[in-house]
Formats: sequence, C-alpha cells, structure tokens
Amino acid sequence: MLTHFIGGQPVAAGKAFPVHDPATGAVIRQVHEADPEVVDRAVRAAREAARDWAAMPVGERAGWMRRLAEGIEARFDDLVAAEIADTGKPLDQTRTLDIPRGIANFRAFAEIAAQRPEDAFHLSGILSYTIRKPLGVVAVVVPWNLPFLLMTWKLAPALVSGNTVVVKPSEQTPGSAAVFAEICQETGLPPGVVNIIFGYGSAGQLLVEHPGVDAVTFTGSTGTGTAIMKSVADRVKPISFELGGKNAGLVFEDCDLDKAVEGTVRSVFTNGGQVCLCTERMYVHRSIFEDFCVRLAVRAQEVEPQPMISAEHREKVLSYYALARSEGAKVLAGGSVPVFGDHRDSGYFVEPTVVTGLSEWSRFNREEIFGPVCHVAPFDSEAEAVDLANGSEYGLAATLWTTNLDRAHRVAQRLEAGLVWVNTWYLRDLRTPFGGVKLSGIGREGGTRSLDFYSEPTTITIKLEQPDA
Ligand code: 6OD
Repeated sequence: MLTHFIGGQPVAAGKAFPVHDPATGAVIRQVHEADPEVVDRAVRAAREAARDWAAMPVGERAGWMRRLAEGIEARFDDLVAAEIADTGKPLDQTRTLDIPRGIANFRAFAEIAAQRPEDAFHLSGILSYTIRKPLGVVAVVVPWNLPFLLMTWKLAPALVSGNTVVVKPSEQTPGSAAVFAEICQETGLPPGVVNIIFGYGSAGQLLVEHPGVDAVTFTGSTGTGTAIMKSVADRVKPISFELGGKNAGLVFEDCDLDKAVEGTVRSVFTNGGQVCLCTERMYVHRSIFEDFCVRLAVRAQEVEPQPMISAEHREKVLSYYALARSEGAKVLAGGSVPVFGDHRDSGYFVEPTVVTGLSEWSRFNREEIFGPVCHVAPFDSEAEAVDLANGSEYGLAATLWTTNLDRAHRVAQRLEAGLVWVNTWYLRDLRTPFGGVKLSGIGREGGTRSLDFYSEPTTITIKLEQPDA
C-alpha cells in the first residue's frame, strides 16, 4: 500500500483507493487517499522546514539537487518499472525520455540557479539592487501523462529557489512519486522539504486552497486550471499553469516529405497522443495533400497502439472517433479498438487514427481530444495556413515543416503559440521559456523563468550622499 510522505516519513493515513494498469485493466496497487487532516499535516511539515531551507545558500541547495539527480540514477530501474506499471508507456520511451528528464531537470536547475546573477541599477546618487526570496510553500499538482518528467520539472526549480513543496501526483500515477519519496529519504534531504500526498482531485483542491500554501504550479486540463485559479483568487496566490492544447502542424510544399511524415507520426502518436504538445490538427499544402495523407495513413497503421490512461479516458477518445464519423469525416486509418487476442484486450487501447474532411468549426477540430489522433486538411497559401493554425482557442505548440528558411521564420513568428518547432517536434533546451498562450496556460517555466516564478524580488534602494564640493 503506498503511503504519503510527510516530514521525511511515510504516513499511512486515509482510506485506500486502487490504481489500475492501463495495459491490462488489472488493479496493481492500493494507495492511501489524503483527507483534510493529511493535507494539513503535509502543509505544516512544509512550513516548518521552510525557514531553514530558505536560509541555506543557493549553492548548497544546488548541491542537494545534484544529490537528488544521483539518487534518481541509483533507482533508475525502479522508477522505470513504477512509471510503466501506472501508465503502460513503452519501455524505450520511459528509459530515454521520462526518467532521464528527471535527472536532467535537477542538474539543469542546479546550474542555472547557482550561476544566476542578481540585478543592480545605478543612477547618480541612487543605488538599487534586487534580492530574490522564495515564495514559501508551493503546491505542485502533477498530471498523469508524464508523471515523473513533469513532477521533477516543477520540483527542481521550486526547491533550488528555496521553497518547500507539497506534491499531489495524479491518482492514476502515484508510483514514481512514491519511489521519489524513498530517494529523498535515501539522500538525507532535510525532512519536510519535499512532502508527497496521494489522492483524487478533491485532495488537490484541499491542498491548493490551504492557507499555508503560498503558490500553485499545475500542468493539466484547462478545466482544472481555471477551477484552481478561481479557488485561489481570493488569496492572490501566484499560479503557473500549463494547460490544454489543440496543436497545429503545417506542412509546406517545399518540405522534406519523408521527414514531415515521420515527424508527424511522432507528434501525433507519441505517448498515445497523451502529451499536451501533441498535434491534433494537420494542415498540408494542397499540392502534396493526397500524398501526405496516404503516407501518414500507412505509417499510422504501423504504429504500436498504446493504452489510454484509464477506461474513462478511452471512452472519451472513442467518443471523438464516433463524433468524427457523425460529423462526416473520412477515416484514413484506425478509428476503433485494436484486438490483440491476449491480456491486452482488457486494457485501455485505442487505434492510432487519422481522419479528414471535417470543417474547422466541427467539435472534433476545436476540442482537445488527448489521444492518438489527428485531422488532416489542405491549404492553398501561406497566409491561409497561418490563419487555420491560429483559429483555435488554444495556443500551446505548433510545428512546421519547410526547407525555406525565410518562410520558417516568417510563419513561426506569426503563429499564436508559446512554442513553435521547425522541422522537429518536442526538442527541448531546458533554459528556454516553456508554456502556452490563450487557453493553453498562464506564465512560463523553464530556465530563469522558472526561478522568477518560484521567487519574488525585493528591491533595495540606497541614497548615496554626495560629498560637499
Ligand atoms: O518538457 C517539458 O518540460 C514539459 N513541460 C512538457 C509538458 C508536457 C505536457 O504534457
């Protein structure tokens, strides 16, 4: 039974809830669910640890981040196993992306924080400088799609900036966070600096609303994000949200078509389409539209299906497959549930799917699906392609495929998205600002932007007396 981790100790409190393996549907673990008392205990533990942690020189905190990275390396296989059990992810992805990014997150923010200069401003007779102070206790609310990657993406900058944290992983994916709690103990991290509580959205709600929590960072759906925003508005808590997307991919007639097709296979089907950065709307120049569709459909049928995170989420994705048909789409690949003839048939798989023929105003083309599926539509001009891509309430990521350098810059600069990838997808430099516009989020994390969010400046101004002439 997984227990909470509070004040450096496992805490077995609250009733049990089950976690299912999405690849088989079987119950794989029971987990304690945080009730109001557990949430309060975790926040108090974080508050008690906050003063000493904040007072520690940043170089020492950076040292702790490096030790946590080493701790992750030492427990690499356990983290891989926990993440796969909860999510049904492919082994290769988990070994090359999810867990290594945890290590990279701690190492990167250790370096960025330790080397960051502070600001000083000099006017005649006035010297001002700023110091940055941690916010206090940060609630870190983590989604189920990239549980370890996203937890550490938020933890590392929050901790190195001098905050203590209470983490609430998704109820569907608590496993890697539970291993991380053991890593915190094994490395001897001061008790209360990291606290982890398990439970459903109701536990997350209690956490973010707790008066002892000073700031909230969240990645997940726009619906949950706006609910959190409203519930913390009265206390004016700082928030940083990376929310939903309906990301566009643009394929120009001058692209390298092989690369564009393979890149689109990655951007649509990685993690079963369950990454906020995945592409759900493809726009292709009319002169190569038919060719692109045929190739993408062939490749989609070769992609190994991945399970959706839950039976409920599979129903949601399948309801969009049905919606596409009822809205008049032509299905080019997939569109239903794969049959394996083995234990996976009780898991939550759906087929990688490509459809075409829907209007821009169809619900299918407007709402985030979060599954392995895209719609493909033709365009005739660069201006039309940009308008189509921007015609969404969301604005997280966009991808464009062209060999024309001028066009690449011109189009990238006109796209309404926080992130634009050219001839690639989900290529990361952890120092860059990361986040979305419109309904896709508020604030940016990444590099010094993360350190800015997890701290607040105090400006100190001194009047310099001039000696009498
Ligand atoms: O790679 C990252 O740093 C990041 N924040 C990815 C977010 C993915 C959302 O599903």
